[in-house]
Amino acid sequence: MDVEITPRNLRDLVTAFMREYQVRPDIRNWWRAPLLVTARADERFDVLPAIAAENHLSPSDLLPGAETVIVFFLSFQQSLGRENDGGKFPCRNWALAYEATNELIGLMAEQIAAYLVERGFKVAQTPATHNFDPEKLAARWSHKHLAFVSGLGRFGINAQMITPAGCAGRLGSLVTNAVIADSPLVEEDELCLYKRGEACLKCVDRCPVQAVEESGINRQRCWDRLKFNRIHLDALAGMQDSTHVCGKCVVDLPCSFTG
Ligand code: B12
Ligand code: SF4
Ligand code: SF4
Repeated sequence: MDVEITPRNLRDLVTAFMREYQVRPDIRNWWRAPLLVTARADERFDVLPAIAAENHLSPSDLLPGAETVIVFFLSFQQSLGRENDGGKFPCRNWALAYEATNELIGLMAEQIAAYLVERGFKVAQTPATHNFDPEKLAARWSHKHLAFVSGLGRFGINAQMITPAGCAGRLGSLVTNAVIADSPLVEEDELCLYKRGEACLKCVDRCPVQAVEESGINRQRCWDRLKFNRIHLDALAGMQDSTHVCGKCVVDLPCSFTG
């Protein structure tokens, strides 16, 4: 295949797509500018079973002949974060933004896929969420671990991917057989203040059920809270059954919104 695709091509594509999407009259705009990285699907991804689920897929499991992993981050607007700051339960807009962002992640991935397929390449993708093992609470394709390996961000104590725009947002990823150069946005070892040796741990204080600990996340405790919220909160009435939200550990923090 002699068509050359550059990281810049894909960044321009998602930026233009987002700009048009944000001003659609039928859409509420929850987002800031998207971030995107590309990484050659090489031996760096062999680490995934060791750092995520032990049965995590490799890029070539998802797409035989995979050459490149593409990961993007849709960062929320700060006003949405402020709205979800208070109290122990999520606000309705946090839940609406969750649903809308999952849809947007699918649309953005389709847009990237269409661009590549039109140029003769193959693409594979997975959904934004709810593709996880309900016992282990881990997915076989974890966008945040792919984001880590690809240089889109680093893990915070809150177990979230902190990108150059912060951690309050959502991730999507794809695999293609197009050869696209590496384009990391983060080269530093850590972005989390505490992991860099500074005082912080604000995310630990924020979790209403003590699921965030200095030593790591208690996934089951968080999941129980998300399910409780979905069943019991009036603020989530009428929303999709899969709208499992809280997000107190990603707002009102020094790492929530940066860049
Ligand atoms: C399963 C899942 C959950 C589970 C488990 C949470 C978790 N921490 O993974 C539950 C249901 C509890 C959950 C809750 C939430 N989720 Co969730 N969830 C997922 C899902 C489907 C898979 C994640 C996964 O596989 N985790 C596996 C385990 C292993 O991850 P982990 O324990 O956090 O990983 C730790 C280890 O890897 C450890 N580690 C150990 N050794 C080593 C070595 C090295 C070198 C490294 C780097 C790390 C490492 O460090 C990591 C961080 O602590 C993804 C969607 C997807 N398919 O990717 C969304 C996803 C992770 N969730 C997301 C969000 C936003 C949430 C919530 C805020 C809910 C909400 N929207 O209100 C909360 C936040 C909870 C939290 N603080 O982590 C976002 C994260 C965005 C971001 N900035 O990172 C994702 C990516 C969805 C999306 N498409 O954007 N979620
Ligand atoms: S709140 Fe502080 S300790 Fe927690 S993830 Fe963010 S920077 Fe790290
Ligand atoms: S989403 Fe809520 S319950 Fe889960 S870890 Fe974050 S603050 Fe705690």
